Amino acid sequence: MREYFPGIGKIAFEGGCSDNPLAFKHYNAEEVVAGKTMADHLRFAVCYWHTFKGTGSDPFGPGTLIRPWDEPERPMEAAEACLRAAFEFFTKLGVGLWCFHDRDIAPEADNLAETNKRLDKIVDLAEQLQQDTGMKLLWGTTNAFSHRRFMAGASTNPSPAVFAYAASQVKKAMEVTQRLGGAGYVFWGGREGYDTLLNTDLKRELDHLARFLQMAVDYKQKIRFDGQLYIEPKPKEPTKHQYDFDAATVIGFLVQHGLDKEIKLNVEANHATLAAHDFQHDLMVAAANGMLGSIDANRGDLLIGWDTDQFPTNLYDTTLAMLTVLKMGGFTTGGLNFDAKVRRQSIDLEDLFHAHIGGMDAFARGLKIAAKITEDGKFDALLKQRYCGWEEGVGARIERGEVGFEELEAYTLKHGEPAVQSGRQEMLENLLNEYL
Ligand code: XUL
Ligand code: CO
Repeated sequence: MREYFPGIGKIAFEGGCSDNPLAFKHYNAEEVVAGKTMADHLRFAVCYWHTFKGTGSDPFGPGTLIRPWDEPERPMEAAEACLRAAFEFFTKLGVGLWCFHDRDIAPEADNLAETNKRLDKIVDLAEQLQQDTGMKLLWGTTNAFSHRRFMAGASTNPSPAVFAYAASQVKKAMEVTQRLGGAGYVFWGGREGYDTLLNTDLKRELDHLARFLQMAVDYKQKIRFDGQLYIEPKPKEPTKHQYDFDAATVIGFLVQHGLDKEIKLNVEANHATLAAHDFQHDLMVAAANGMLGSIDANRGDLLIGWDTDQFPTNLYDTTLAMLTVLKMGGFTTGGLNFDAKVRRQSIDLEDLFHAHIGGMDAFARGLKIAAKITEDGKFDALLKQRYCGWEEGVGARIERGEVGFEELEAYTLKHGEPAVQSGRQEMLENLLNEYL
């Protein structure tokens, strides 16, 4: 069997004193932190699209990354070679999970029937490679945004024929995800939005989106697929406005259409920041509603206004993300999928390892720091103190729904000017720095 990453063995945990760049300094899969192994807490996944299909292209130039599994003349042979390379990478890196779009793993043919046959053939191999390696599928998804038929959207396309095509594609992708034992299935509405309202019936498109998702829920139940469905919010890019803008918008939409018990969120760091939120904001909005399912781990660049999908290295972000995950009791079906790509100049295969090792170590540190913060309970105690007025008296009565405006007016007239307290932001920021 051909080796695609020669000279690189299994990446080991060597600890903080190691200066080996191809070793983990912080991620020690079997180490127990806050009652679980790091592997079980973090549930790392490698994404197929960026890591194995990414070319390094950007809006100003074509690809720079030349991969040994690329064979443009023989697409099916190339797809098989790519899958084998991917499983070699997963095994050497020591992650347990992966994610893919249907069109990442198998190339599209001239018609849907032929395309599905190709997909089945590659899924046969994926099933075998999963068995051989013990790898599991975190989630599968559909690419219903690259082909020109989807230029005006998939489920929000003005044409019912395109809606039908997208439905057929999701049906098949859901089936293969189930076949591979996927723990989830993601909807990212790449072109479910608009470029101009001048040509867009917004109300109708939103209704169609809801109809489509309901069909997906129905089909999932019909085939007894027990994976979790997720929507991945993103505000824009490639569209000017995407309907699943951010966590709050998606939750409102799901509640409006009675889909909130069926679909959770897959929150991506760089999508949250494109929506002008902190990563932690969207995580917390989802978690507060019991709908934080999974995470696409990456980061943007403060000075670049698009989805740069960089590997996560910022310890503030990983710590605050893991604090939110720990607070909700950890992942169940979800995990941390590196929806991230190496830079255009990172042309060596080795760079794929550096990128993932860095991301995994950054989240391992985030986990350890978050566990310590949780264990110490200092932030929790300060938060509790800030809101202690709600535990008794008028606060408790408001929360129990026992008083209205009239009672509160009487209360205010009796007690006069409310006492105010400092928010202590600087002290809290200093405290956080002590942990980092
Ligand atoms: C695009 C993005 C997608 C989804 C899956 O910004 O994040 O790769 O994660 O379709
Ligand atoms: Co993503």
